[in-house]
Amino acid sequence: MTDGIQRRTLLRASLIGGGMGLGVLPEALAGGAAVNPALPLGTRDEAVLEALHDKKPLIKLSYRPPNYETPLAALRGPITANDAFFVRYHLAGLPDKASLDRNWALTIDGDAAAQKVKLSLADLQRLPQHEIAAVCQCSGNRRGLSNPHVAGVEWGVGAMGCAVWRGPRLKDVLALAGVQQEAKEIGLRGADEALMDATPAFIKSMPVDRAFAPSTIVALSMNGEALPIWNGYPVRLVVAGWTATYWLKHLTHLEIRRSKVDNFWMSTAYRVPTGMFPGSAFPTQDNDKTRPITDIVINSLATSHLGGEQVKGAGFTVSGLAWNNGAGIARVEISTDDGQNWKTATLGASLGDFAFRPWSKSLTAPPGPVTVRIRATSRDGSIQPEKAIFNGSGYHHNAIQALSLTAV
Ligand SMILES: Nc1nc2c(c(=O)[nH]1)N[C@H]1C(S)=C(S)[C@@H](COP(=O)(O)O)O[C@H]1N2
Ligand SMILES: [Mo]
Repeated sequence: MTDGIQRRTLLRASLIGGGMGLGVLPEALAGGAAVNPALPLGTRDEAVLEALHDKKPLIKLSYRPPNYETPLAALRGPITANDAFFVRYHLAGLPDKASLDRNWALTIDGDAAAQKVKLSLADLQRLPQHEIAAVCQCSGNRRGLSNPHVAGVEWGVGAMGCAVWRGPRLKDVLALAGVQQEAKEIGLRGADEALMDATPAFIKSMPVDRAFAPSTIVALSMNGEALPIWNGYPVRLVVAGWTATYWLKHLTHLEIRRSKVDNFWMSTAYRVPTGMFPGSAFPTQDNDKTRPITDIVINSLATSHLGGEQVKGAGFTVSGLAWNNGAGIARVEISTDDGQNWKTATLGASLGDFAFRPWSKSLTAPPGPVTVRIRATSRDGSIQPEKAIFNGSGYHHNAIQALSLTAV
């Protein structure tokens, strides 16, 4: 996929050049304490809290490309703050803000486009704007908890966040070029680039029907502000309900295609065994053996406590979040007796079916260790499994959480 943009001019390799600047804060020294204790030892030892430019300290998993997860304390409400939102990149050549401000444009072309267009931010701002609260979750969130361990960024529980995204619908943006009947996929590309030629460009695609969904947005803002540079400034795709691999940041190119994108990121990576997980079809990419990961699976997380904390046995409240692919949360249940009995938690206000749903439960426990299990059920009936469903990429980890606390 090529486009009219001189990509090199957008790129400053700012992580090397220092354009985005890293400041290691004193918290780095205590970082280990905030890291999920269930992570493999090596990851725990290496992970530190570190602040990227314009970000609060996040849990650093790798620096180049930058992979930083959100600490639990920043996931206590249904909306994740922009400056605490996780950061995930595949490529180390990142665009800087000044060059994006000078050169950014969105090109739409392809063999099923009626015409080629090159759009400015103003063109996108003129279209009807829509707002959606939606969870952005990495396919590999919790990969570090996979048993046995698998290769990849060893994420804990914080490769996710929920924001209010605002911008035109992708459908309306594509209409500016004109989508021909033969269109099968929309190819997606952003302004970031590999620093080494051996790494394939991060080009993804999505099926035309999902591109036309009202919940698929070309986001120009996040929680009422411009997108942080780390989260896709000036424009990112929001495919509400699908895992974040489709949520292209620094979006520069949409290719309306009659044929599928066949590259490493579509044909090898980001695929799951066919039949293993529920999820929307991707007709041009699905086959008998494997298929692209699509829908977020039902999941929940206690955000009030880290494992190992002490609580007052006479009365304590565990609270957190539940989320899925937009089917909506039917209920969240809590067990303190190894899953024999489940009590219903109280759900908080809904910000929409694609958003984090808050829940809370008041509990008591006799002095000593207490394991609090949390399980969410979707309105479509799907429920979290006891054990994560093992797959070689460590995707879709949604096992029932067992939070170990000590009642005093
Ligand atoms: N341009 C670009 N967009 C991208 C990626 C990327 O590497 N480059 N990674 C995707 C993946 S796999 C994830 S999990 C999300 C992460 O979004 P965030 O960094 O805003 O949290 O961005 C998606 N969009
Ligand atoms: Mo991801």
